[in-house]
Amino acid sequence: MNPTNNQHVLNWLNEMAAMTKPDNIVWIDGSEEQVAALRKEALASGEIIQLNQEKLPGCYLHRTTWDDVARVEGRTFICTKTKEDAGNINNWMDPAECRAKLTKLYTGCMKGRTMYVIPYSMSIVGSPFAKYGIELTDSIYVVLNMEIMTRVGFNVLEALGDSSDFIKGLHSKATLDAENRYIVHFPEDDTIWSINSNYGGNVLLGKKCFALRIASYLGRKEGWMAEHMLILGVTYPDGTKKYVTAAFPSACGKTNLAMLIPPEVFQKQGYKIETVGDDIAWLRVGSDGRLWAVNPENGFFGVAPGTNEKSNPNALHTCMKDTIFTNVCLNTDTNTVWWEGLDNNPPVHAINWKGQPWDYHTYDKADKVNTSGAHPNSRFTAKATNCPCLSPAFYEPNGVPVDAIIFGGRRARTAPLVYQSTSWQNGTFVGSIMASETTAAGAVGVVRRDPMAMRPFVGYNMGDYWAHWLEMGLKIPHPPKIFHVNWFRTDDKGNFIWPGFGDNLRVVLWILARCAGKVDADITPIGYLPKAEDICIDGLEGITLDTVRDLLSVDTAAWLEDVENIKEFYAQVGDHVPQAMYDELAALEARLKAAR
Ligand code: OXD
Ligand code: MN
Repeated sequence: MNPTNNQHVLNWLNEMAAMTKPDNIVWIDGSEEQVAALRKEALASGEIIQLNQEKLPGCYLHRTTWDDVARVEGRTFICTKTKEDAGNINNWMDPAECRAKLTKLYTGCMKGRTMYVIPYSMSIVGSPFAKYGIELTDSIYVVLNMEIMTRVGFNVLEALGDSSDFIKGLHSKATLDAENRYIVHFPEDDTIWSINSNYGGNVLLGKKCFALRIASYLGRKEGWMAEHMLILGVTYPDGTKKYVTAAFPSACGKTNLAMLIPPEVFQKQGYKIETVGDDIAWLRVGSDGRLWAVNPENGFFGVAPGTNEKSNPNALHTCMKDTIFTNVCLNTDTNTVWWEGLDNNPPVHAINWKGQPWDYHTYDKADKVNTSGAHPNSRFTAKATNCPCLSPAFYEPNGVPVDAIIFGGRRARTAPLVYQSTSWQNGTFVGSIMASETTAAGAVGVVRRDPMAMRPFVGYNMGDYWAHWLEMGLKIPHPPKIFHVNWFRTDDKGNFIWPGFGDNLRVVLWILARCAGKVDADITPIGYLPKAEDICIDGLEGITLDTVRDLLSVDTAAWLEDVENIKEFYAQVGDHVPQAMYDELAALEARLKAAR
């Protein structure tokens, strides 16, 4: 019996089942009994491995196939009616052509398998932010992960009623053929199709596919924003709470910032940090004229390598129970997990992420993928509710008011430790020129522009996305202030100057002081910079006022070089780049030249 009479849901389900031809159809009701039964089935088939239940209660390990370990940007498409609507930064395919092509791949792909029907909500069911989705999948791994990452259950069907307002997601592992792997989005039709992958970022359709690509499209249509941002709460010693959101490209420590532990001097004074979200923020204008944010997810799909007691104890504790690990290393003596950067004690007897016996002596930093115990992109899927620093505001249906939006990148020299934009429009420009330099693994020093950390996640034309940011600025009577940070400046020897991690709070506190109008700043060609003495360095070893001055210096020549790179990037984005962004770029260039 179907748990809903919604004809939009049932007609679509019948159509997809007629195409994929599963042997059975099972509705996921969100109950612990059903999850336990599916877990049992996945254990029996070897799809997941049970870990040491004393040390890691409720934890399991899954391994994907060797060539299915990350998101595949080259095989990710935005299928709008016109190529122009998808823009130059996205891959585009004609929707009809794409449907025809993928229909061939989907035809009969679930024969001999069960199709699971997962009703889920992004954000709290019934909240003003909530959007509903249904994912059809032939993967128990997907069901178990979705159950952690989103709010799954029949209450979603009740909330949906007989509305057609839901996102239709179809996923099949099919044959896991990398050559025929596709992650495609039909934003005009509320539809996502994913095939031939079983890696989280490609198959947990509520996350990047819905909560960013489709939601960014919906946000533009409906007047809100879907952003690749963490949400962090700061509690002051007097009990005041402030919230910031922050967007960083991959590998810039986003999860670490979201869960940071305040340095001892701040802890003693009574400062507290709470996490509302680690990856995605949905933002709406509240009735008070401020911008309000929710984390639409219900769990964390975090990168395991590098997570340790020092870098992110909160993340580590979060994934010590009820967690699915993917592609990490298995310690066969203890039946526990390990990854590079967890500690200095690699297991003596181990199975690596490929499922092979592994000797840690063979590890070669230059060839991590082939020699590491855990894949560099190995993951933990963990419940937000297990996070020791989860904010009570995580449960707030109306979200939190945002004081500051922080953009960031990984720049060796160009960007200073922190600067403030001069207006919402200028802040949008600052977001549009966000960039990271590739480090050891890639070509050294190559700049990849990653506007608002959304390069792979905007479900429409990047130029129109910037225009939407500008329009939103006009609709927010009391907008957050916009900042840019860079934790990654290096000295002549290539060593990071700023300690990062918990000490990043020192910068966040300056940002919030600016928002409260409590601290002055110097105006420079790129925006407002702190006076060095206003970044608190109490209790920070090895950092002097001069170090801070150096971290805050603006290298005009380097910036002028960057301006040329930005011009190239804008040309690549194409003719939807708003004139206001070109005006900002020209004004920046003029200010830099005048300062030279
Ligand atoms: C992620 C990403 O997995 O941004 O969160 O790639
Ligand atoms: Mn992300």
